[in-house]
Amino acid sequence: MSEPVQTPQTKFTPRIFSGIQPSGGLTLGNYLGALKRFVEKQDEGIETIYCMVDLHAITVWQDPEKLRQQTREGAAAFIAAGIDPARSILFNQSQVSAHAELGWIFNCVARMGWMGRMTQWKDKAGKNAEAASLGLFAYPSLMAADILAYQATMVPVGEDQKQHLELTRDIAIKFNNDFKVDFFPVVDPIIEGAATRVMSLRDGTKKMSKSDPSDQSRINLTDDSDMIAAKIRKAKTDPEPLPETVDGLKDRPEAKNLVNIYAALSGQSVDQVVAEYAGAQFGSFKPKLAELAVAKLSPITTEMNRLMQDPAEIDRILGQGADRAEAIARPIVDKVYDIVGMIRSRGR
Ligand code: AQP
Repeated sequence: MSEPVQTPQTKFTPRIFSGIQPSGGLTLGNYLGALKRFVEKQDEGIETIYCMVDLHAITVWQDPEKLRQQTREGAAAFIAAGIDPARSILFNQSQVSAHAELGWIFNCVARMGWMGRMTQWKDKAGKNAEAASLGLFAYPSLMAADILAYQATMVPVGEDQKQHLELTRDIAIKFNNDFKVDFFPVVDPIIEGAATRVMSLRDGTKKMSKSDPSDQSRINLTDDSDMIAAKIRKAKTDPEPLPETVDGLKDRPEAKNLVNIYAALSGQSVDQVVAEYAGAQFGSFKPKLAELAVAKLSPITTEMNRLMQDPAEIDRILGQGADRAEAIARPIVDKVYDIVGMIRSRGR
């Protein structure tokens, strides 16, 4: 890897970009690790650009009709959670071709070895990497393009995306070095809060994931109150009561997960939750957690269901967002072509 150049970050306008794959229905993990924080960033008044990354979703097989449905449902989740399409830019990735164009350039900047080291690639390709799509291997390169097509400076994500963001930084640095420019910002990941890694309800060592084969492993944003309560009731735990201190959660992944979820949903610190429930049995903690989860999630689910009644309106919002996104990304990607040495003579 080339030596990093020190780029003066002050020249870039503070701008947030982040995305979610419509590779399934969104989960409590996506909500706490991403959506909830996307809304906080929007409300801090920073320019925010949010995207349903449908090109990423097809790195593994997606049924076309379901993909369309999941993209609209994801957009509905953003809006229901508090994203205002007038203040934030909300769109789906494939409507702005700058992502794919810059993704290709970055495929030529990034190195095979960098991609091969990504733990998400190893996890998702599994033992049968030969049969995985080329797109899955190059996933982080397209992700870097998503961010850098807007010269975004900050990216709120869950813990699982940290490595991909480090690679985004490496790509920006290598591009700047290779072409002797100071064109791309070296982005800052924003990984904050009590629930940067929400774990499966069936296995506290595995991330809660929308593509987990077990529906019992996750809370979906479309689950109704009874389903949420039932999943929490059945969540795997150990036989011990809740500990007196946070240290007591060490080596108790399932207990730790439920406490973290409670803290993130209630806006309390993990210490406060542990202090409140010290010595409690799961038989009494789980109903409290279920009550809290239903109180926080059911208004979002209700609003999502309302929005989903009018898919044309969701498509209109995504289209308008894409126009606004395009207006920012087009000149940036045109400049990249120029830096790389491509002739751009159409319409002259
Ligand atoms: N369990 C999680 N805890 C905290 N944050 C999470 N995120 C995902 N799962 C958790 C965050 O949500 C954002 C969008 O993620 P994504 O949809 O782009 O892809 P992912 O991280 O691969 O999420 P999934 O649910 O596991 O999707 P599949 O199953 O399709 O791979 C990111 O900011 C992510 O960190």
